[in-house]
Amino acid sequence: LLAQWGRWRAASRAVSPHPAAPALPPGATGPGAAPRRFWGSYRPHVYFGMKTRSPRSVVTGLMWLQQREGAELRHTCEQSDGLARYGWLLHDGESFGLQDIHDRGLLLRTEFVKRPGGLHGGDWSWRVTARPEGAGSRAALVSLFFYVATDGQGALQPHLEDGTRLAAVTGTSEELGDFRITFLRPTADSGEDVQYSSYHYLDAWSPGLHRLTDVVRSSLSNRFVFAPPDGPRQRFVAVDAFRGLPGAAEAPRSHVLLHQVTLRLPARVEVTFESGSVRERRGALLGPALTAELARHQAAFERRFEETFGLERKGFPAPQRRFAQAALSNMLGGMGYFHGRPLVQSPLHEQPVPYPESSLFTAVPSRSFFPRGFLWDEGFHQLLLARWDPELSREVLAHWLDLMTAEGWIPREQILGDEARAKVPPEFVVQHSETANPPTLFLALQRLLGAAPLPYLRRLFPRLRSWYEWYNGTQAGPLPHTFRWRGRDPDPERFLNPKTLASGLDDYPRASHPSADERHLDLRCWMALAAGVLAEAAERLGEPAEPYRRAQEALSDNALLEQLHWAEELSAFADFGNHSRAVGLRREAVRAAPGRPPPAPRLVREVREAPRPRFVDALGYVSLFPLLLQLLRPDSPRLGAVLAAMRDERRLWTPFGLRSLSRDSPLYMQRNTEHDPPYWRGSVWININYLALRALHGYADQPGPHRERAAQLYGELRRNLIDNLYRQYAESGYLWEHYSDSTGRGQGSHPFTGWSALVVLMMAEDY
Ligand code: 6A9
Repeated sequence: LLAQWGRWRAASRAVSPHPAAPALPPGATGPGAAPRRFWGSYRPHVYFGMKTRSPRSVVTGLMWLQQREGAELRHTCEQSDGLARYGWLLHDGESFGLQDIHDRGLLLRTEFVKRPGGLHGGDWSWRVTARPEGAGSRAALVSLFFYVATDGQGALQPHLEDGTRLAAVTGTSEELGDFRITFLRPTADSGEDVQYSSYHYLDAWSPGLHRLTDVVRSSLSNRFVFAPPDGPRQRFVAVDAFRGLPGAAEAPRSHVLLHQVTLRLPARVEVTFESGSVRERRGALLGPALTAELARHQAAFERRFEETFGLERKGFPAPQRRFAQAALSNMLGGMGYFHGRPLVQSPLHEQPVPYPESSLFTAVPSRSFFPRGFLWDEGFHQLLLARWDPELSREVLAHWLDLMTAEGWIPREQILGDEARAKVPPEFVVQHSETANPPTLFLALQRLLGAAPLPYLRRLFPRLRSWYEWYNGTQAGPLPHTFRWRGRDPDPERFLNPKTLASGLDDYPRASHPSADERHLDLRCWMALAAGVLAEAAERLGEPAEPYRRAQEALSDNALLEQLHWAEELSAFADFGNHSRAVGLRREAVRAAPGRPPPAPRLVREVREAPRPRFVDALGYVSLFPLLLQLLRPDSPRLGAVLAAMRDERRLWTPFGLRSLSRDSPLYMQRNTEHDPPYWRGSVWININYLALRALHGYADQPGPHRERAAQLYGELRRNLIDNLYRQYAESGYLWEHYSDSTGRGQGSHPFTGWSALVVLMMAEDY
């Protein structure tokens, strides 16, 4: 019975929240405590939209449709839309933003500005300017759709003019009280002259915010004719009566009111949100007043950007400074507020179990492909944001730590709410409670520690400690002071090298035969960092720091590090495990079912040399970790060899940054299965390159035999990274997930501002 009780208790700990008081006191993100951050562009997965930081926020958004053959309704950021470029050019993370969207002959500029006041986060205004561009023609017909939608609570009332023009929406909700949204009549792009336009509106119910595009798309009809008094007539598409979603059995949850305005380019539309709790208002925030506010915010942004990063002082020309501003702005404009229940699989449950409701305020790696929180990505994002707005960063960190379970675990990927869920294939939704991810929040905390208020640190501390203990307890390696990522792919036969998603370096080669005898070098180095930062936090708080200091010292002991991880035969630091150096993929015929043609052969793994316990021959990012996290002493006899491997073009050096896996490594650029191309097997990744620059800068700063070599590599690597990131952005319109080591071209998903935005810190030389 006792055993049963123990099991039940353990199982419930896997899916219950950590017992410590939350790092964020109740209400901390609400309109009372943080009014300036209540409303925001916190819907990074749509091209333009706003919501508040509350669980079931009323949302607003924009869709558009070019009225010509083959054009499609735009709403959520999709790579398949194939836009030439889009993203925030200016965004202060709080009260102002300016974005340009280039969509085949149409340039949309979306701007917002907030005005504080009242009890519910104040007012805001939008300006959307639509102009022809390139091959696009003046007088082309375009529809803009502005919507307001509830999410399970609140009420909206439409206010119509002439029976078709939705002039305003009034409403009330739990987070906003009373409010009024006004859709102004369109003007020319200069702001003068009311344009001839056609108006339609939609009043519909959706099963949830994740079906909004479907609701609008299914309501479109092409029976309308645009008939200006002095111009040609043209058939066009507009929202008609809503007849329900085909096949939708889900209960209605979201009331949607949508204003469609159809007009010829160029044109401008403004929208105002006014909070009922603002008592005195000095005029509406539109027209010339809005122009003035936007200009004032833009000037303030530019001043603050230069004060923070000093790129003009450093001599960067204007186009590169604008690029850096866009990188930061996209990171800030990519912040989201998510709410929902993660699905967790623990070894003690047969089925995935929903975790209690959680809220997360976080940046995201990619607005199109990964518009949700990722644990180790976030530590890197906050390195940048902590410089721009340390308070914002502290809040994000607290949000992440509040996701911690009673066991001390933080899930790696945060898929919270229906909209987030709709973007993820079902097999990726479940998070496994033994799977870690690098504790990079300690990197960000290291940066924030000095200036962080003590009461804040005190609230964080019990969670930081549990988190650290969770890694020590669950990811321990076979020997003292070694570590091992759990959750490697269990089925080695199917893969050239079974993946290690937990590490964040997914398919980076590890021991060919996963076993309990592995020692993973990167995790060991992360733990050294974690112990050090925890010790520092403890010291600031007057808590016992001794155990953390001791762990940090042991994990930084260079002799022990060499003993456990220096592979003499490779002249490099390495993982250790049950490993074969001769593994390949072989085509294997699959037997045909009776009476059917034989299916295509499939690739299976072939082990040509028996595995045995040894160091893993995969020179690359993992080998660099003792340098990356600056555990290697400047006078280490190994530093010379590590620097040589970095600078060698046949190994890690490229004109675009350091490649993830050495060109002479057996698995360099090898696919893992026929469906799984190489990922961390050669490409240049910016987060690790930032750590490399930071480390080289550190080694160049301390006396030692390799000081000058480090300074030289630092200068070259920095120039290569900045030049290539800028060139890719200028040529392709985007920052990317990773970059080709042979051409420098952006690869993978885009826009992927994520850790690519660290280029701003590289330019600023801020480490
Ligand atoms: C796939 C399918 C449309 C992979 O940037 C986020 C992570 C990194 O943390 C990790 O280091 N990316 C890197 O190796 C993207 C991971 C996406 C996994 C989910 C879902 C796409 O859905």
